[in-house]
Amino acid sequence: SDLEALKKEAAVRAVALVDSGMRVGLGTGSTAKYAIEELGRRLAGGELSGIVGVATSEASDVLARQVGVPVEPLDPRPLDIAIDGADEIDPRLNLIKGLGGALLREKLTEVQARRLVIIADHTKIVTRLGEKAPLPVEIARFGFLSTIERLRELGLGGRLRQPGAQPYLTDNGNYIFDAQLPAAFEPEEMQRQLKGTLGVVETGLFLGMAERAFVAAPDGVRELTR
Ligand code: DER
Repeated sequence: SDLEALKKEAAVRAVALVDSGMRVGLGTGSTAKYAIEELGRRLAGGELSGIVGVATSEASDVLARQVGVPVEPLDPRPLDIAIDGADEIDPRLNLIKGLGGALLREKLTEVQARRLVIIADHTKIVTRLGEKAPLPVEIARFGFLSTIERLRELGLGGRLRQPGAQPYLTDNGNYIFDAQLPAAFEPEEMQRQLKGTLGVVETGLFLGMAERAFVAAPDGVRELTR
């Protein structure tokens, strides 16, 4: 579709920032998938060599291997760059991530990247986080109903992610609560409150992390920086 073509355009722009020998964080989702494929294409074509990928999900790990991008587990060394999608991008390049379910590994990986480059189509741009998307919050399975009660006490509506008969299970064996954010909230304060809530593992608020974003619209790809 048109949106798919736009996502691919944004991905190709981001992958152009990757040089031979770099350690690269590999994002998760339908846009990040195009970046992994483009990395594989450039490696196969000999335009790039010596890349090491660190995958942010089992799915991206499998895809990377399929397209010939070598992958290693995350270790404490910095990554030169990470390329990932997002669910919402605000004017300061603060993000909501996690609709793809990989937010914990994404944050663990991308916090170690010298540059986090976001790729998206124009529908992901918002003026205020929470405008369109819920905030995914990864929570422990044990006692999850109690944790959800605590989240409700913080004023968060929303529901446990459950696409079928069973709740959605992350790669880390946790559940996700898709929280409905209040109309006005302070992102840093929300993150602090959520991380202080027993049972919460991590949230999809990525604050002060992204360095730039390639956002594809029908009239071209815009490059946003903070
Ligand atoms: O952060 C996420 O989990 C998001 O889903 C993000 O990766 C965007 O996914 P998309 O490119 O499929 O919209």
